[in-house]
Amino acid sequence: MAFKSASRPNRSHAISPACVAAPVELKTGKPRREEVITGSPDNNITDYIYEKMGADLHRQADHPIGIIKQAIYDYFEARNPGLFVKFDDRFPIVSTRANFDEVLVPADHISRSPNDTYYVDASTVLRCHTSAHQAETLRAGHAAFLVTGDVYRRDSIDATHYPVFHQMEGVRVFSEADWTAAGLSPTQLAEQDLKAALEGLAKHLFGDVECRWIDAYFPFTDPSFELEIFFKGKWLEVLGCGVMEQRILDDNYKPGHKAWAFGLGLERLAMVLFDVPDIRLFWSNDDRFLKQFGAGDLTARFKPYSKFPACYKDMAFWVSPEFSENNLCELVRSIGGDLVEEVTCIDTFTNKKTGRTSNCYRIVYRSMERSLTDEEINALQERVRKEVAEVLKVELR
Ligand code: FA5
Ligand code: MG
Repeated sequence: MAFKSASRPNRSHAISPACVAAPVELKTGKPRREEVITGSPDNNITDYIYEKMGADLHRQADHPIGIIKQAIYDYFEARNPGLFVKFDDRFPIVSTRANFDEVLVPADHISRSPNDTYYVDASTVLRCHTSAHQAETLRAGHAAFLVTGDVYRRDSIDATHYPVFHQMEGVRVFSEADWTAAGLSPTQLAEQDLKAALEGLAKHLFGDVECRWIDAYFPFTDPSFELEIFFKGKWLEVLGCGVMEQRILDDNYKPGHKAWAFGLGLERLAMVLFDVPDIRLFWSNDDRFLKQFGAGDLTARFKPYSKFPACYKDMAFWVSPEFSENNLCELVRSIGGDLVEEVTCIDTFTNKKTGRTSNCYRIVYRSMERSLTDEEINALQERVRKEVAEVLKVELR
């Protein structure tokens, strides 16, 4: 698994850790199935998720995710020639230490729960963000870097959320000479450069699109922000960022520095740039989708080949203490795969006498590629109902 610095022998002639680049896990490629679905009691990874691993959409020059990655590389290269070192093949299985502890995620933070994160075993996860590589890359001595990779989350299901997506992490470290020259405080310099860099990126990718900054919270940055873009009538969150928590720099780089960091959602940016209406399309093998894009071409706009009809199925049940919406989504996804477009709670009420709560969920089924038959959908929905009752221990109404 990812690096385990605690197990390194502590020899008496060891020099100060600040001067030593810690070993970085250089394992790459598609994980083997038994590395992912391990049989550990903490393992909560389905075959559906395993099948998505190793696709490396971000490393395909003519896939929209690869095209957007390259466009961001080009932008940063033009802004700061030669500055950013790039990584895009870091292994997606990381320690909880790298994914959470090293970026100061508190022990009781919700993102650690198996309801939100895919656990390989108790101390190993599928990275839920590329921030999992911040500390190790700083320890390797890099002061400016971009790390791109596939990330995994148990999450809701709709047109802009998918359990596997791609992020690009950016980090830039400043030293005293930088803030002195700028006549700013270290934090001011980091915040100004961060916002200028990301506003410039938005302009480079989209021209004059409507953007806004939102104050945010991340355990690893302070202050923290999110950038939203107005897309298809709604504000769409495309990235999180901020001034890196000082402890991360002090522990993994060198004291006396300041840094910014960001994490971009590549699908979200590609949806805006190429006008892609549904995040599932990025996983399509259909030439009618793939052939619309070419390496280096930022002008392509997705032309729907046809919008196939949606089929709506409602399901009401009395919830149990075990019930969670992410568990429901995970189960529906593992049965319906990419035919599931959206899962939404459309009604909820609590019976005053019994105190029991009933939820009604609507599942929208639609294929991006063809018309579905009633028989097919009914069969899927029957399996969903059966497994929801059995696995989630809810009482169907
Ligand atoms: C993070 O993941 C932070 N690690 C980002 C960060 C890095 C902040 C460095 C500060 C410093 P967040 O959970 O908001 O933050 O996700 C970042 C982006 O990933 C979102 O803005 C969105 O664009 C994208 N994203 C999040 N969840 C999904 C999903 N289920 N499907 C597709 N894209 C998603
Ligand atoms: Mg967010």
